Amino acid sequence: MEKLSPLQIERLKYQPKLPSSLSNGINSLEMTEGSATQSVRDQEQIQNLFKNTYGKPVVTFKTSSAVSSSEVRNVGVILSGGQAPGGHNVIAGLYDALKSANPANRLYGFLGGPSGIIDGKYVEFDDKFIDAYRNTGGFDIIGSGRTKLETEEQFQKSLEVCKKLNISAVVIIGGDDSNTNAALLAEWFVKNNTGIQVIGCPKTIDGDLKNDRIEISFGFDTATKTYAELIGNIQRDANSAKKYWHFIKIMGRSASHVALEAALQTQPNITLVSEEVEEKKMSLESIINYMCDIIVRRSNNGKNFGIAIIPEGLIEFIPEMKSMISNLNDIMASLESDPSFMSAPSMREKFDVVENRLEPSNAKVYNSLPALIKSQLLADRDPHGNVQVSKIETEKLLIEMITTRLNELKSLGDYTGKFSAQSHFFGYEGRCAFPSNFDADYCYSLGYNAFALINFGLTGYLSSVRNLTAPASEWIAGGVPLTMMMNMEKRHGEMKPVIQKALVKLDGPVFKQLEQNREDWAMNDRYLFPGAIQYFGPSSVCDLTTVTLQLEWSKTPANV
Ligand code: FBP
Repeated sequence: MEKLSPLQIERLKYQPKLPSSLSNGINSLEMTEGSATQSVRDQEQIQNLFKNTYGKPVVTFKTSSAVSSSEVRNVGVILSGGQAPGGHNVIAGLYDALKSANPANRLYGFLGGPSGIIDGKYVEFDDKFIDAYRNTGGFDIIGSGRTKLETEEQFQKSLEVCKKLNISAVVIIGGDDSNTNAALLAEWFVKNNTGIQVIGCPKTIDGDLKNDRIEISFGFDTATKTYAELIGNIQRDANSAKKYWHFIKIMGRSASHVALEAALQTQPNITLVSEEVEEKKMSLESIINYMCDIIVRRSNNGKNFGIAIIPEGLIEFIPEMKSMISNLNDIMASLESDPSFMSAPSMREKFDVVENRLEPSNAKVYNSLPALIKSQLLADRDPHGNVQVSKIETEKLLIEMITTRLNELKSLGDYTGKFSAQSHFFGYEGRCAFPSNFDADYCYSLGYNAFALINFGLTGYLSSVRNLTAPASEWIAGGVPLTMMMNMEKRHGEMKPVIQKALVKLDGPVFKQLEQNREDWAMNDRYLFPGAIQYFGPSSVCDLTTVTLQLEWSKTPANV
């Protein structure tokens, strides 16, 4: 028998909480429909592209005294995109709901992400299989992948596989790009009268799949708590040794929600927020000056140490970089299929090709970067056309530029301190942690609720569980049409319908909390030490949600 750690053994026994509306079971539910919806932007284009699934109402579930029976259904589930803590519980919740509705129902898991449904690679779940993964982190139950589902051929193949397994609904657990896949597949299945439904579940540690109907994506809670633990530990080390500046890049591809949340939990000396950099049109030079100012002032107070938090996506928000990267993305869309470029013998030659093709102002910016960053910017785009920012070492770029600037200040007699920096990148450390109690409960509820949406015959919906700052019993279960969250954006050089990413709002309470405190945190060490996630013990520690959720939602649960 496989050996398990003591925590593994105890976590397998944890019974996730459900909203009370779902706790009487799938066959005792009533659905309420809101009014027709619209996409967030580009309504005409989105409606045109989603003729069959556009404009559906938001729905909410409540318990019903009438008990209905449910027809036999086979469902397929896909884990898509980056790992996020709690994915296994979404599948467990879906499985339990499906079996409680009718024990003859079957759940299939497609292997390795969306490619599993195209290639017909799958497993069938049973109790023993599911029980081994309850409340565990990771996506290893069936694996994940980033294949973009968008071509007629892929849809046809998915249909054949679903027909073979008699699958009448597919659940896609993913972020904004993966749920865009879900919306496209849902529309295609309806257009072609297949009778197959598609439901999405909001996953991503990045926390950027949210809106006024989706309070947070799952995984954000556990990942930010994991990073906050690590930052707290480093703060203790910095405060003990008093000799290093720690530059910590925090994962979160585009939006800065993860970095901001981790900062609010730990109160470091510097926190950069990409959205602010963009809004204030801060150049790379002005960011360096801002950071150097704090480093010099702390040094004048005898503190040659500190903590700086850098969001992973920063580079794409610095105006001159944004323009250069967008130009570069268009160029790379053609160069990635150019064998002479791909097999160029040296990076130097690749740099030359790229510099010649970039517009002159962008070429100048590209050329000003260290070779390491230049080559990292040429790394493969992901299947959705995004630069893989996790591979760009922004923290090292900043350290290099700050060192140069501090040396200049030294030569002018404006700085007498010592600057010694350590770089860190916290990303993969947090994506597969054991889900916190919040994520374990939230994910289980999302999966359970996904089957309720299926049972009511809906398609093109995202599973939604709201009122999350209240106890789980008071959470509100329902569904939001995927098209409601969509707009048109440029991908791989072409305009495409995509789910809009939620960025940090500079006039929102979360950023304001940082803004009001950052000068104090910069100079006076107000470090907080959150410690490791607690799974057992007082509810004040174990069931704590994030600062973001508290500030954004504690007084205003989403309206139905
Ligand atoms: P999702 O949007 O798919 O959830 O992925 C998020 C993420 O963890 C980002 O924070 C990060 O930039 C990226 O995935 C890393 O991707 P990969 O796992 O392919 O290295």
